[in-house]
Amino acid sequence: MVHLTAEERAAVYALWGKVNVQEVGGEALGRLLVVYPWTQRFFESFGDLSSADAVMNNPKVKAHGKKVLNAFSEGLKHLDNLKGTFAALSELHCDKLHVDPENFRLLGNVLVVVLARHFGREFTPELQAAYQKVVAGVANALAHRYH
Ligand code: HEG
Repeated sequence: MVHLTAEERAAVYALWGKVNVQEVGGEALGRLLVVYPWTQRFFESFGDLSSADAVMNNPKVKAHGKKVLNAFSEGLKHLDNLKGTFAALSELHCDKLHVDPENFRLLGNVLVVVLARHFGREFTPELQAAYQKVVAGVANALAHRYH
């Protein structure tokens, strides 16, 4: 559950409508892998992750980043039921993928950085504050089914 004012919600959706999911998703996942290199252990099957350039240009990283951001977009449509929306993905990341949920928080923060880079001054402090609530809500929901 994420509480946004009507104004915040409208601003979040307006910006999201301009997001290129392929580009922003690939950049966010790539930066996660570069900035927090221990996260690479989940993606050993993705091939060359040996340098920042290799990570950022790796087609599997780009494709997976897009997949992750598409799921995130789905969450944006259900801000009042994030736990329900992400229940199955939470179980998958816990039981099958064994991803430490701290990584959801890291990815959320990296996503905010990437949005700031892409949108510059349009990404106002108020809009960042709204997005921080959203990424925190998504991370909580993805962690909810962990046991
Ligand atoms: Mg996860 C698979 C979504 C963060 C590691 N992730 C997936 C899939 C989705 C998804 C939709 C495909 C599921 C399927 O095949 O049924 N991931 C998702 C979201 C977020 C997230 C929405 C956070 C916003 N994932 C995340 C993080 C890591 C991670 C932070 C690790 C650092 N995800 C991960 C791995 C897979 C998925 C290793 C399987 C990749 C594969 O082998 O194809």
